[in-house]
Amino acid sequence: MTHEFLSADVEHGVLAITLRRPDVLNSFHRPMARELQAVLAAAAADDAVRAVLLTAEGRAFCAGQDLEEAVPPGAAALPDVGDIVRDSYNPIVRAIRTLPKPVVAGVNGVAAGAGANIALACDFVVAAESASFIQAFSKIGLVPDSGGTFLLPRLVGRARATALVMLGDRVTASQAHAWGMIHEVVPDAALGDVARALAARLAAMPTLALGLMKRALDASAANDLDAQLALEEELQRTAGRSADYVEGVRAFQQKRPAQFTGR
Ligand code: T3D
Repeated sequence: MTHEFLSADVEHGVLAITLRRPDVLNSFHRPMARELQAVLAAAAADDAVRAVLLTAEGRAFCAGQDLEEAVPPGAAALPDVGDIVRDSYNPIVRAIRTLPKPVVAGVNGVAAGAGANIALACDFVVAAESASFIQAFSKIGLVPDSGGTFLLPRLVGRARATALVMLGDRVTASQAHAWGMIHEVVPDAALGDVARALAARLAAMPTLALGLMKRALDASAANDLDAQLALEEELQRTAGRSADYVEGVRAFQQKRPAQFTGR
C-alpha cells in the first residue's frame, strides 16, 4: 500500500505510522484521514501487526482539521462540518478503540483539536517534554469531537474537562501527565526510542489478551458491576483458550521467559 501523507512500516510486530504533513503541522485533510483509516483497517486484519505506534514528522503531532481545507479562503458556502467529523474523525477514533491490539501515541509536539483527541484515544500516550495539548475547538466556535467529550471527563474529571474544552488553553505535557491524561513524559531527544521500546514491548506480549483487556476497559464506562463481571467471565474464557495462555503457564512452570505469539 502506498501513501502520500503518512508512512506505515511494520518491524518486529510494530506498525509505525508517521503523519507527514509537517508544513501544516500534520493537520488532517480528507486524503490524510482516508490514508490513516486504511492503514488502521489493514492493521486489524494483519496478524503480523501486534502493536501500533502513531507519531508525526516535524515540530508538531497534529493540529487537527486542516482549516484551509474546511473553509477555503473566500469560499462562498460553509461546509457541513458534521460530515467532516463523520467521514474523517469518527472512523479513526472507532478504529483505534476497536483495534484488538495496543496503540501507542508518540506525541512529538503540539496536539490540537482532533489531533489532541486522536492521541488521547490511543491506549498509551508518551509525550515529549515540549509537547502540549490544546482543545482548540472553542477558539473557532466548534465543539470538541473525535471523542474528546467522552474521553476527557473520564481521564481528568469533569471540572478539568470543562476548563479544557471551554477555555481551550494549552496544557503542557507535564501538566497532562500530572492530571492523568497521558502515560509518560520524556525528554524530547528520548521520545522516539521510548515510544518505540514501549510499542515493541507490547508487540511481544499476548496480543489476544491485550485486545480483550482493551474491550473490557472500554466497556466499563457503560457497564454496572454485574455486567462487567459477566463480560470478564466471557473474555477470560476466550483468553483461556489461547495458545499464549498455554505458553504463559508452561513458561512459568519451567521457569523461563514466555515466548508469546499473539494467538
Ligand atoms: O471542519 C471542521 O473544522 C471539523 C473538524 C474539526 C476538528 C478539529 O480539529 S477543529 C480544530 C482545528 N485546529 C485548530 O483550530 C488549530 C489551529 N492551529 C493553531 O491554533 C496553531 O497552529 C497551533 C496552536 C496548533 C500551533 O501554533 P504555532 O504558533 O506553533 O504554529 P502556527 O504558526 O500557527 O502554524 C504553523 C503553520 O501551520 C502555519 O502555516 P504558515 O503560516 O507557516 O504557512 C499555520 O497556518 C499552519 N497550520 C497550523 N494549524 C493548521 C494549519 N493549517 C491548516 N489547518 C490547521 N489546523
